[in-house]
Amino acid sequence: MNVLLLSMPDSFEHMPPVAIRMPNGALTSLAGNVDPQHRVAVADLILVRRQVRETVTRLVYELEPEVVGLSVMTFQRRTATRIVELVRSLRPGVKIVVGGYDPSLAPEAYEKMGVDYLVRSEGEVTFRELLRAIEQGSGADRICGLSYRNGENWVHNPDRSPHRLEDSEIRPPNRDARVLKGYTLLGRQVDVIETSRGCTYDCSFCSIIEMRGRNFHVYSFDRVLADIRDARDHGAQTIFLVDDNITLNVRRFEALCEAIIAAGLHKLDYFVQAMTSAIANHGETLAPLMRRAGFRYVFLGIENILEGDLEFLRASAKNTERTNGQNTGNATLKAIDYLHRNQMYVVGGLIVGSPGDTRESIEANLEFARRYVDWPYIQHPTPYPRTPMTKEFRDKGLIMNEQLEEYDGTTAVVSTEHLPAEEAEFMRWKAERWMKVHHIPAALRHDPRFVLFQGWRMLAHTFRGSSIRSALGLESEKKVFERYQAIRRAERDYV
Ligand code: B12
Ligand code: SF4
Repeated sequence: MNVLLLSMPDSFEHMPPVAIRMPNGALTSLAGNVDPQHRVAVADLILVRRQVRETVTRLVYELEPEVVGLSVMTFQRRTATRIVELVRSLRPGVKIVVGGYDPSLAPEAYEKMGVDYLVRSEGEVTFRELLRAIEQGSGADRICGLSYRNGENWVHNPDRSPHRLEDSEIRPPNRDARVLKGYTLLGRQVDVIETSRGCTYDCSFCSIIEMRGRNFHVYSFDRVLADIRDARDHGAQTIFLVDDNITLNVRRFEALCEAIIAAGLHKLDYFVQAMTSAIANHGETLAPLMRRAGFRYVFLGIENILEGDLEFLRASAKNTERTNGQNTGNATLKAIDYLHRNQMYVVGGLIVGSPGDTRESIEANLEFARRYVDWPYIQHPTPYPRTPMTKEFRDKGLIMNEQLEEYDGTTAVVSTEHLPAEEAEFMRWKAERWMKVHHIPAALRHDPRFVLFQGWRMLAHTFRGSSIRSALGLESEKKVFERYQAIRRAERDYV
């Protein structure tokens, strides 16, 4: 059968498509795990976000798919709805399947859309079995992890347990299935790699625990190294390790760095997400190894520098430093110090706008980011489906915006008990633009061609809404912010 897999074009403030266009790892993994007789095409619509309708139409006519699959995050739900309608109008008999975080955590929302199947949580084996059932015309009632339309009703089969990645049931991704080009991270071709799945923490804002429970499974190093080589052979110069929490097992992470070096794959640039506690408590050995293995940017889940906020976010444990077995406070500064001493850059993941936040507590976090992080990745708490935090915000009546397409992390959709949502967003937006400018010299040193030719476009993106009048101080920052918000609202109409 012909299968077309699509990821959504929606991007958000910290991922300006001029500089960052990342592949969706789920789709190539699905493509690598179907039976060999199927012809699968993967299209990441972020690569064509200004020609979504034309591209989907062209692909549907050219590939004549029997099955179309969509990977959807919550803030992309409206776009997904429109793409489902478009595909249905072009090819009425096609089977449409949705998967990813939003369909898994809010399946009821998809029952009203024109989709036929919904894959909950991990998809490789469920999707493989679904294609077999469609091809053979057999029933779908025995496929775990699948929901499907049966006349007017929806049937939800039992859950599928998380895959043990150790047993090779999940085959490597198929990057040859990609039919669009143009992936980039600051001018270098980027690809994504998984070395593990899952996490055993339970931060209240994170979707991962509802998605798959608290567990941790790992791929063998042989498989990981082969995957990195495959990404490199497909042109990647930068690799993003998308593991939910690779630093859960520090010894394994250190061994992985050693394996990357021994395999001669350390000339690539690596980007990874990490817990502050892991880096602070093991930085003496871990950080130099990471550097030697080619790690350049580390996204640190700092979340917040104030203990009260960390408690609300249930993120105290992963931000705690330990000395001789004793808790000795927040691990953030020590983690940042280890990374900086080893010439790595810190992408500072902070969350501002929790219920107890005041103007002062938000400002304290922004000031921290100004002083210590190299690239800010500051977000507002966002009530994604079924996270514990969502319930708390709802119970407190602090959710101010139910328009899911604005749930992109940098639009404040919740108020604090002391500050309106809009005010928290304004503070963050105003501060962050200038923090990003400070990283330009470092980016210039590493990627001079990209910065010289595209730097102005990045600046224009960062300062969207500004005008000559505002630069001369003749217009207030609030006015610029309003224009920025209007630009954001307009660009969300992808289809
Ligand atoms: C890597 C990653 C990114 C990367 C790359 C995204 C990309 N292009 O794929 C970057 C850094 C760009 C990113 C950004 C964002 N991300 Co992100 N990201 C992740 C992360 C860490 C891993 C996702 C991944 O690749 N996993 C590996 C693949 C193989 O697994 P998977 O995606 O789950 O796919 C499996 C199943 O879901 C299913 N499946 C998925 N799609 C489909 C489709 C079909 C048809 C089928 C059958 C099955 C299926 O099968 C797959 C294989 O088993 C997750 C999880 C986490 N711990 O934080 C968050 C996560 C997905 N991100 C999230 C969010 C909110 C965002 C942002 C909006 C803001 C932010 N927090 O940074 C931005 C917006 C991105 C944009 N488009 O502009 C949320 C989503 C929440 C939600 N309910 O929607 C998550 C869950 C994190 C969280 N806070 O909880 N992200
Ligand atoms: S440590 Fe990271 S992956 Fe784990 S629950 Fe917290 S935010 Fe999610």
